[in-house]
Amino acid sequence: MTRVYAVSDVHGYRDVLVHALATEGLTDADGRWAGADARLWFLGDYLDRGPDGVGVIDLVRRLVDESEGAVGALLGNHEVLALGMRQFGATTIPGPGEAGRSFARSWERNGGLAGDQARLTDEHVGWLRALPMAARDAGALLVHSDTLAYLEWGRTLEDLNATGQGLLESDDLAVWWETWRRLTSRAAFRGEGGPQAARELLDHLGGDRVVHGHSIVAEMLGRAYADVTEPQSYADGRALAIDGGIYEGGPCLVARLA
Ligand SMILES: [Mn+2]
Repeated sequence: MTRVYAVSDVHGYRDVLVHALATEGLTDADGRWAGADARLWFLGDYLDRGPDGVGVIDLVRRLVDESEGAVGALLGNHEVLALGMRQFGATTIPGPGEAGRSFARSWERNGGLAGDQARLTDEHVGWLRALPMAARDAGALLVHSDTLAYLEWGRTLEDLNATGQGLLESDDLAVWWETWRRLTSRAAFRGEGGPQAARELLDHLGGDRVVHGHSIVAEMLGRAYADVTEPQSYADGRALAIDGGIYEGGPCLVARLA
């Protein structure tokens, strides 16, 4: 049976990622793809917070190329934040209720790093802008965020990704800000209505369960970061949270989905 894995929210911790992938046999000691017929998905949030976000992006790009289609990568809210910072800086967001808000302010408050901004090339930007919002593999619906906001962009996986491609080609600050806002929302699959919400997303986009990053497992469980050793299945098994909270000292979870 083909092994399928997912990793999310690496947030600049390239060395932690390299070690985690090598431990699972997906890369060799030099960080080269060694996964044979396995598949691996990255669920976004490559940069900000940690020391080497652009190094993570370069590693993921190389693995996508080396694996010839066995490695895929999705867009996270921090990619929108970093690219929004690059494109719009401190320009204030138009509209009522947005007073004083800007990508620069949110970037500063959410772990943005000047070093990442300085090292991002036009080639990086082009690659990041083209990342899809969601994918399906091994019965999993793979997304970055635990939110139903994806359905506001498309009611099928194909429509969602088609809409997503256009968003970051826009010169419109309001479009970018709304993309950031939606992708930063969370916790849709928690609590009493969680299973129904997960089912709604799956009904439209396909798959048996939602696999997501973005919300840290330890914070969802009220446990210490270092005590988390595996992804969390919840919402009657309709959701799997895989963000181990690397930047808080938690593990880089390499979630095996099949
Ligand atoms: Mn996130």
